[in-house]
Amino acid sequence: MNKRIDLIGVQMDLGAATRGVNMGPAAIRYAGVAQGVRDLGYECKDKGDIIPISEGATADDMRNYEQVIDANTKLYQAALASHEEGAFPVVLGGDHSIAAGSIQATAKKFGKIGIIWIDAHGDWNSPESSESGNMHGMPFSAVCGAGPDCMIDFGQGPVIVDPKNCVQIAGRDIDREERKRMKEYGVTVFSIADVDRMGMPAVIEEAIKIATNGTEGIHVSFDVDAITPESAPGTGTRVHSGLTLREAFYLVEMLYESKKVLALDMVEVNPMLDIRNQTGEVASELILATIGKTVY
Ligand SMILES: [Mn+2]
Repeated sequence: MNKRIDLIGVQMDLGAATRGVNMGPAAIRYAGVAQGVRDLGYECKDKGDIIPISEGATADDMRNYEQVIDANTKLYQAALASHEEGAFPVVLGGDHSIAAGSIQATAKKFGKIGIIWIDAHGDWNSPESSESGNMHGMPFSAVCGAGPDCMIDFGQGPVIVDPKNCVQIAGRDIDREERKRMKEYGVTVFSIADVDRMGMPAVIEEAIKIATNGTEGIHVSFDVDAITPESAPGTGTRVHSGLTLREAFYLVEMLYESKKVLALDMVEVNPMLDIRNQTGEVASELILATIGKTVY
């Protein structure tokens, strides 16, 4: 693992319907993530927060797209700079639309990569298939080249990730059209029912195989709504019957053991909906487990 961990906050909530997730980075920092990183023996550089432009163009099928693209452009540049300096970027969200810029940076640096996307939702909508027009439901589709293309085009020459190296884990609220698209493009989905049936050890073993098959490593994008709402209440799109905390921790512990993780997003922490920063603390601890914190 890299010796230096970079924290990059993104105060973005314009990709979501519910406001307030822009304060997520502060909640995760308040939970002590930087000190936790240092306690593991890394150098920790906090690059502060990216703030989107205050006003921008919008559309019914891509709400607040100009601000979403602006924040993604800035994040792409910041994360790529971290990669170039040999650091491991941890992106603190913010809504999930920011995974577009974050993943573009990882793909630009490493070329062929896999993605493990942990989420209650597919985030595989296009502007045409989306029922809400909320862009936090589109980044996984965008980075796989299935649109919206504007989400990954920052003038850098976008690098498309092969859906065959992409895995969704803990899905349980995936739209009908979205399912069709994920199947058509060949994304592997381990839904929450698959987690029940197979158990997390088998799921994560398979997921790592798929994401590392012929790639340089894995970009991990973790939406806290993957976790069951009783354990992670502070998020805008809660869906019942999610991952237990131990399933979530085991997952990231195994990712660390794989030594194949190239970058991490921890997103959708909404302090306005949280209970005494419970979800901010879970997010902080999940970040630490992904970079090597163990229970024993
Ligand atoms: Mn998501």
